[in-house]
Amino acid sequence: MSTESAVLEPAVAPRVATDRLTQASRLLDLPFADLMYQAQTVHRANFNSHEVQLATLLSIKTGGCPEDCGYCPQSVHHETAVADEPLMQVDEVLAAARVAKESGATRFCMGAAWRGPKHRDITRVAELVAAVKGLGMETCATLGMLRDGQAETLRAAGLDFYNHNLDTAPEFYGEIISTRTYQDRLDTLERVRGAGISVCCGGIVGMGESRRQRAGLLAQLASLDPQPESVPINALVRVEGTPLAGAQEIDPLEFVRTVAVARILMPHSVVRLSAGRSALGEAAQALCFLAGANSIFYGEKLLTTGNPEAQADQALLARLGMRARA
Ligand code: SAM
Ligand code: DTB
Ligand code: SF4
Repeated sequence: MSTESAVLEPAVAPRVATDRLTQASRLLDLPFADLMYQAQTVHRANFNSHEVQLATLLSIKTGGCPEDCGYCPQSVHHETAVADEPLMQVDEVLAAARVAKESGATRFCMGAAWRGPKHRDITRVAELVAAVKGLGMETCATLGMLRDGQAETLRAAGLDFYNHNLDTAPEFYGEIISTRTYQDRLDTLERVRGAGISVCCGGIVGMGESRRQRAGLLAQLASLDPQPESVPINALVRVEGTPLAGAQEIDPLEFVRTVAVARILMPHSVVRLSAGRSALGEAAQALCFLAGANSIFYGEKLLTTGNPEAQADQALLARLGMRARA
């Protein structure tokens, strides 16, 4: 979070077409009912509005990350309760994936607290991917920045999706992270695409950004070409010891608006209602589904923080007359 990066970032930040940004901004500013109506219309034209995809997360390598992301409990720059642990073994990961599959998840996403994987890490993660793929689940990994050839190795092992978020608008990015640039992220996304892996790319809201900056994030995501297959929209989980622990909680209706605009701007993408569901409450989550969210992280843990119990989610979906996508 150096001031140098905060000053440099806007100058090097990629520009999206002004009309995209204007469109995102105007949508976010609509009267709530008009925005929801548009989002529902787009959603129903492209998806079965009763179905939700369930993806389970596992932190395969927790803590000790050299990056300084201001929101993250796994950074060595912040004093949090998260300890540095080694990469998990294949049998442990397989056991967790089996439980996720039995509970109804169709995608298993493995996260590692790395700046990026080293050569030997990729070899080991490739084994994990192949093992999970062998269970018949969709595989996803989020391992940080990738270098030449690494995405190809993961693809060959059976990786279906790679999650790498833009996190926020280019104009706000320097306030949150100094150890990697926006362009670094776009470069990794290019490598993922180039290897034939589907892209999972979204961001976090509730970090103190303005509505205009939320529009900036959405415009960047929608400008990726092709658009990401999955778009996780996270509400900041405020973790003690991180610089953003004291951030003001986002207005739940503003979060719903963000989801709705993601749905409208990326009509064919699966929009995931991601971190922050526990704090959001069930009524706001129901509005997010109305706004076009059609995926959730499922299981009582995200990476290091809590998530609603699987049974509570099943009950919520039943109350809403929705069902898990097979
Ligand atoms: N280390 C890798 C990286 O950052 O690319 C992969 C794991 S990282 C934890 C994956 C994503 O989780 C981040 O890009 C961020 O969007 C999200 N995330 C991390 N901490 C969060 C928090 N406290 N609240 C909401 N989202 C968070
Ligand atoms: C994403 O966009 N959100 C997930 C997943 N991709 C890897 C991570 C959320 C992490 C929340 C904080 C934690 O549990 O450590
Ligand atoms: Fe490291 Fe990822 Fe956390 Fe940033 S978000 S500190 S890169 S684990």
